[in-house]
This record gives sequence, C-alpha cells and structure tokens, in this order.
Amino acid sequence: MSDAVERTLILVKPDAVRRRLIGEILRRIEAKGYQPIAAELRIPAEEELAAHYAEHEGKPFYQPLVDFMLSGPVLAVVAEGQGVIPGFRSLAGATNPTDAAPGTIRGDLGRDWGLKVQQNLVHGSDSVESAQREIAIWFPNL
Ligand code: RTP
Ligand code: MG
Repeated sequence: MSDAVERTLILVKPDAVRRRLIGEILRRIEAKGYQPIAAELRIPAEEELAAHYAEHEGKPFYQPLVDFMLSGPVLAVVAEGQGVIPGFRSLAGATNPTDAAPGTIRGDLGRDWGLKVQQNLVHGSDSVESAQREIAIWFPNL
C-alpha cells in the first residue's frame, strides 16, 4: 500500500559524500516530504557491510562493493513517510546511473564515465522486510 507510513534506510555512499552531495540529496528527500528521523556520518564497520550486503555475498561485484563502501564516510539515514520505501527508490533512479532517468538522484548527479555501477551515490531499502533488517543493522538502538 503506497499510502502506508513506512521507514526506509538510505545510505549516501562515499562517492556522494566526497563530491559534497549530502545537502543536495537530503534536499530532494525533504522536498518530497519525507522526514529524516535518524542520521549518522561515519566510515562503516566491515561487519555492518557484510550484514547489509549479505544477499550479494559470492557475486563478483561483492568485494569491490564492500571495499568501495569502506573507502570513506557514509551517511546513513532513516526516513519516514507515506510510501517512502518505493518512493525513495523512485527518487534514486535506476541502479546503473547510465540507465537512470533525468530527475532522479542517479540520473541527474550520477557519473557513468569511467566509474563502476557501485558508485551510484545512494542506497535505499527495497521492501518493508529489507527496511526493518537494514535499520536494525545501522541503527540498532532505534
Ligand atoms: P541499492 O541496494 O544500493 O539501493 O541498489 P539496487 O537495489 O538498485 O541494486 P542491488 O542489486 O541491490 O545492488 C547493490 C549495489 O551493488 C552495486 N552493484 N554493482 N554489476 C555490478 O557491478 C553491480 N551490480 C550492483 C551497486 O552499488 C548497487 O547499488
Ligand atoms: Mg538493493
């Protein structure tokens, strides 16, 4: 149900933090009407990333993705709002910035030249179950 009030876990990845895009990305989240209720900027622990990306373990892009996510601070955000789980994924756009539509975070701000798919600026939970699992990893006290 898209009008259910939900919480999602958003990660502003190291490429976006390095490019000073935190403000621009949070602006888009807030402009859509979503409410940040928790946020933390820090280099993740490897165990957090292993838990977060458990579904991708064993895939060829897994270790490069984890290494990239350890390359600098990540801003983890919990945002709340009606339909925020699919809504933030719409804001983010397609996984590969090359395919992401104009108007989306990855479509407007993503760079595909010379970069890997992993450098796609943001992560957003893809289901209610994923959101609950991921929020517990990043904000165990929430
Ligand atoms: P996300 O979880 O980050 O919101 O993105 P997503 O659902 O659209 O993509 P997913 O399939 O869950 O992949 C997680 C992240 O892994 C990196 N990736 N690299 N072929 C590749 O090199 C590849 N495929 C995926 C991306 O950083 C993606 O966001
Ligand atoms: Mg995903």
